[in-house]
Amino acid sequence: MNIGIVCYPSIGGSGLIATELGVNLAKLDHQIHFISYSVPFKLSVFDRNVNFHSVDPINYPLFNQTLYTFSLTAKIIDVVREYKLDLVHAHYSIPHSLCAHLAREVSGCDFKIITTLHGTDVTIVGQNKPLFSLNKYGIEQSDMVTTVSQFQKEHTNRYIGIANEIEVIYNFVDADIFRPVPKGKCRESLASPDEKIIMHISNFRSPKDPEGVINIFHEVLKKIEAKLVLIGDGPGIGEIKTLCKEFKICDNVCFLGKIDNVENLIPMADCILQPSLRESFGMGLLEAMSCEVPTVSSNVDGIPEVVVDGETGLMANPGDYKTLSEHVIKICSSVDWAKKMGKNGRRVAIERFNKDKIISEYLKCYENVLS
Ligand code: GMT
Repeated sequence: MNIGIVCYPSIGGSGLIATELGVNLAKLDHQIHFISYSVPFKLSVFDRNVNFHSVDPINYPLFNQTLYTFSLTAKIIDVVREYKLDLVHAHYSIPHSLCAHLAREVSGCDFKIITTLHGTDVTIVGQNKPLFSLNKYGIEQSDMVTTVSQFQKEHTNRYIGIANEIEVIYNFVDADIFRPVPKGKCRESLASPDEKIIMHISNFRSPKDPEGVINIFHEVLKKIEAKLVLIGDGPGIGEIKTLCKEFKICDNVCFLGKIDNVENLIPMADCILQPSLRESFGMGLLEAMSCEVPTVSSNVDGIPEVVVDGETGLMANPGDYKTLSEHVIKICSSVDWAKKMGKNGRRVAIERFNKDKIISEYLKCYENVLS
């Protein structure tokens, strides 16, 4: 198949899944065309079936914005015409699926459109009144719609009320890359041997509850010695720094910024903390499970489909900082139990979310749509 993949290139679960999917389909001898405004952060291998097409910004003084969506649409038109794509897989309904629809209309080419809903395109952006009808159109006009959790499917049906069937295809993890490794020098550089490492990975936007992370850690520090390792960057970092000063815990918090290869750091953690207020799936939790690291998270949206409460991690209601901090303390104070949870996590990750199983589900979808 000749497959176009439209995704955000920046660090994040949707870009990661889109890239891994494309790279693995290329290994199965499909021609893959990534269309994005820069090389996706996880796209390091350009084998003979992997192509990248850059979306060039349209800058003209009259336009006070860069017109990303039109640049993307124009690029999709070029690529479908030149490479005779069979299908375009858009990761996110708004704006990527809509651009694919416009490209199909304008190009007159007969390619299929698969849209994967990753979360905020429905839960946040798509609820925005002026965008609602556009979002609904993008989803309903797709030849196939997939989403990453049962929660997300039900939420889309309930709040967008779409006519077509949505297929749930869970996100996946490469268990050879996300694996437990001995905690050596890398751990020593993050914390002293008597300190536990609590890790949080996110884009520090409000759905991740960055303030919650610090509030929870502040409570944890009252009971155990620990370091909070923060990976990623985003708008909430400023507020976190302010809170760290207020709580006088700056020395216990490490800001590592954006890191591409988190698989080297996750295994150093004693616990991954994810108190999200919204989370269609929670890739960071799955990656932690695959590395045998127990998780403490909220039980919001799609998270309970990934984490098995009491078996691979502990959950509490979003915003319940007291219970979430007690969970962290419990995991950090019971080494054997935490180890068992970690092992359970890897087993679940491999059984339910393994790369080959999920990629073959996508492949089946593509074949159905084309047949
Ligand atoms: O969480 C974000 O803000 C980033 C976003 C993304 O583009 O990666 O994450 C969404 O898609 C991921 C991959 O499917 C999911 O694992 C995240 O749960 C989802 N985020 C939200 O629903 C808030």
